[in-house]
Amino acid sequence: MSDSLAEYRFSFGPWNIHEGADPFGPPVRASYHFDEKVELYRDLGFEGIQFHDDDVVPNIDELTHSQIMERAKVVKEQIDNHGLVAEVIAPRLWESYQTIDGAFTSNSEKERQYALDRSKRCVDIANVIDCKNLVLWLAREGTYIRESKSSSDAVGHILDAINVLLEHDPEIRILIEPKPNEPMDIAYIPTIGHAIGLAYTSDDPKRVGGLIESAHAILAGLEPSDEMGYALYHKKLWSVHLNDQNGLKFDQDKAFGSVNIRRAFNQVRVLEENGYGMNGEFVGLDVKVMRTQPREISTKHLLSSRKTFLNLLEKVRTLDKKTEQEFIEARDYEGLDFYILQHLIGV
Ligand code: XLS
Ligand code: MG
Repeated sequence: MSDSLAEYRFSFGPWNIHEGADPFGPPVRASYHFDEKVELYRDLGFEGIQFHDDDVVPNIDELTHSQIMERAKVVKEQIDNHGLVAEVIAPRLWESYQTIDGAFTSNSEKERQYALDRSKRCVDIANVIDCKNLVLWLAREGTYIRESKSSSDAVGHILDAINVLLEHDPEIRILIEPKPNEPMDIAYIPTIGHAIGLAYTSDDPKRVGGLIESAHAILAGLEPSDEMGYALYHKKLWSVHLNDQNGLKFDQDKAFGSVNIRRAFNQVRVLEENGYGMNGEFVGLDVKVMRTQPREISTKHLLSSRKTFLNLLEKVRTLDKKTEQEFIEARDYEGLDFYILQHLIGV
């Protein structure tokens, strides 16, 4: 338990402000241009911005390396002017035709090379925008049928990619963001346990850690706060995507706490009690606003998620630790359960 209190900083990616399209319907709101989104961050209470490579450099695959670097410099100046810090950047390895069979685990050597080259360019962009955290959400590393790939060779390909990136830049840190499915029916590296196992086998384990998303842990049938506790023990929880998820279905990216406030409370508690944020870590969100939300108020999910975190932080910090300890020593977990519930609903 850390004895000093963290001052939390918050971040989100520009894709969290969106037009409301879903797999069954077209956009319902006019877009906000990136330049407009950047204007919103500080007023919403956020100072960290999460990026994909092509959020910084649109149409990245069509540009030369020097054009990519030039565009990255423009964005770096833009975020500096708005008092924003680039928290993380992720190569978007799931939309290109060259990653339809996976990126690092594609059965095609040429496509694996594309994924490596794009990821290295992403590291170069990271350097320009002064970001040391490369997120790998291994979206398409998986199969539609088990027999189309070797699940053991796939681990080797992913590890090779991590080592290539560690070699490409001596300071970059790699944050693996595990997810058990979607878009693949079953994905490789589905949990933080798998990710940390990879970290220890990499060429530089101290530079490989994880980002945990609430919904991804839930989709794996796991408890987000316990997953965070596991990573915190290993000192490898370097970012989070807080949100919520209502059952085992598509990744909903619901506002933090909007389904299960007790589960959200325990995520805040485990972060607070383990000093998360004391080494510059951001409280990251990955949330989608409801399709029904009017454009002019289509950032409320960001405001509510951040405020819910702070409300629950107050609940964590005002929990009577002596009372909690008395219930634990008496092994009266029913009493403790009710005490927590009372505390959360404020009676
Ligand atoms: C999936 C990922 C994705 C980000 C990072 O949840 O977090 O939303 O784009 O690659
Ligand atoms: Mg995410």
